[in-house]
Amino acid sequence: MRLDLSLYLITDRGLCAEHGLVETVVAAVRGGVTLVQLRDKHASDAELVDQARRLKAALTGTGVALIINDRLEVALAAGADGLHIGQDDGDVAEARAALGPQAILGLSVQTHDQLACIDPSALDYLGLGPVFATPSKHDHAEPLGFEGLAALAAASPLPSVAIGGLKAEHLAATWGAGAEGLAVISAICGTPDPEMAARAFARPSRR
Ligand code: TZP
Ligand code: MG
Repeated sequence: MRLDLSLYLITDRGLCAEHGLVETVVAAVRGGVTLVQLRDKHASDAELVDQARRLKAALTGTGVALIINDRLEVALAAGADGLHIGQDDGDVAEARAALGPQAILGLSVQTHDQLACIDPSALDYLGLGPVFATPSKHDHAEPLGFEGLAALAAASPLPSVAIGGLKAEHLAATWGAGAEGLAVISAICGTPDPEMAARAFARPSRR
């Protein structure tokens, strides 16, 4: 499955509730989202597998990959296209071994020390952030700003996607910092019209 980090939608159970999870994602993909991550810290594995299967079915034919946050077993059971893990979410090598070589595997990185410890051969991309403080993640690390993002992106041996408080108005600064794309929750999920919200991120010269 194609890895296109341009506009990476991460779901939030509460924020997607207004339109429904699948409806929100489908609308956002119509609007230009290029990659989707199912993220829910509270759902049971069984609930998440069910949601992932429904999302996967809804994404069929779009070319947009479905990534699962944190839970390797869910990614495997649901036949998702990949997994995204944080620094404390388990071992990258183990995840790669379990997922196989074709799956997409991403890792969150907040610091240069963390970057120095990664094995790029086991990973496909890095999530760099948070760029800004955000209420969407309670325990987030110190915000990087665009300067910090640029420094990390420049040092990254892998394609990177920026995350944390990003809105459509930050598109140019994010590309300018060297990230391949923007990962967002609230800029799309928490809006009355997720399709229009995704369209606001379109940059014709890059699509
Ligand atoms: N990791 C770092 S910041 C963040 C995650 C999952 C939340 C991003 O959400 P938002 O609403 O786009 O700021
Ligand atoms: Mg995590």
